[in-house]
Amino acid sequence: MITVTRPYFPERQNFDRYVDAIFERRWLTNHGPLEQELTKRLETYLGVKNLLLVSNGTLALQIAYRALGIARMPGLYEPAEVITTPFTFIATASSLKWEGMQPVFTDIDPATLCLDPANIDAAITPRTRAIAPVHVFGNACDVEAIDALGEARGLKVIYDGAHAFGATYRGRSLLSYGDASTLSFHATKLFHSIEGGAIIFKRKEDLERARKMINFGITGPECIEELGINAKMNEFQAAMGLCVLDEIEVNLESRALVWHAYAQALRGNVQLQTRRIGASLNYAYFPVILESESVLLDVMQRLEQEGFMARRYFCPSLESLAFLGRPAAEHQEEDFSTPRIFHSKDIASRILCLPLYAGLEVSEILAAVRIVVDRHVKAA
Ligand code: T4K
Repeated sequence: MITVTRPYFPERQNFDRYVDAIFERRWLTNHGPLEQELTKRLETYLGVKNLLLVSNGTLALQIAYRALGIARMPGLYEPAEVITTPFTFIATASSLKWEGMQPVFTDIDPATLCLDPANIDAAITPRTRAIAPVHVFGNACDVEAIDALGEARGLKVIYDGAHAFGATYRGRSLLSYGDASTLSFHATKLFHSIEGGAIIFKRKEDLERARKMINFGITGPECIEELGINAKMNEFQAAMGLCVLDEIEVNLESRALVWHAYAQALRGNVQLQTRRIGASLNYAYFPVILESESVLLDVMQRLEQEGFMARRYFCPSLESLAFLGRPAAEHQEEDFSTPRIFHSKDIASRILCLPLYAGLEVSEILAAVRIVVDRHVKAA
């Protein structure tokens, strides 16, 4: 079966060398030398400052929200609200809810699939503390408009950049926008450390606060300065990250071949995500938007018969999940978030991510391309 993705496995000997060094040093976690080396190398590779490694991309979001102080609502009983996109992986919104905040969903741009800044202003209330957009499938959000809005309305901006490893916008790292950006280094991502993640802060003081938070708030042998949690990256994760980073160009080249083969064969035949002008390609995903959900189900079934496991990233549209909903008392009021979601619901019902990973051969995806094109021709 050709699955939607497959983790990148680096040269075994390289990994073994890092593991041997871990055994010699007998240092496994808690800000070890490999974690420090990976931090420096990622800052250089990504062209960013103030990068903090953490144990996964979900904790990266939680720590970023905490370090920026958006969960605290002094003097107010109701939870802080954060405006976010319903078209994303569950972790973007569940991490807000988990931290006691209320995600408020506003609709996406149906072409770029990212949060549409035109919808944000109307959703701002006295309880709104932040905006949490997602660079979905590695495409750049309208960072200029969103950052300007955040500044004008006194809101923090945290970009979920889980898919945006290495992405740039107008020649600058996409991860350098906002008050913070987060990354996921899960095994299924183009860059991974088995599990892992990172936060890139705009300000050094936020990085320092977060650094304490990920180690229980401990700052010395007998000093616990503030409330914290355990979100540290361990040495085995860092070792995998270093090895995957050593081979990142090979990985990207291989993905690029498949990505461009899909694009060439499918452009004009099926709707594709519109990349924002000025945004680089990082070959993280290859989504196709089909005519309807019934066409999608048919395509998925035929793909499966031919040995392809495509995935419905991201379905369902998150505003439909009751457990993410507004507090009960507020349901009595006019619900001003749900009815506004149209594009996310529509796109979520008919978008499919095709298999894409390093090592997949262009010849292997031809049958998948044929199925998608064939179904399109029939529908036309
Ligand atoms: N924000 C956004 C926007 C995200 O997309 C994510 C994660 C996060 C935040 C949170 O970051 P983390 O806390 O996860 O670091 C996967 C990933 O688990 C998840 O990291 C990712 N987004 C999401 C989009 O996809 P699933 O449920 O699709 O994973 P799974 O296990 O079905 O794997 C997909 C395919 O990969 C399988 O069909 C087979 C292949 N696979 C997978 C694994 C784990 C392998 O061949 N080997 C493996 O070891 O969620």
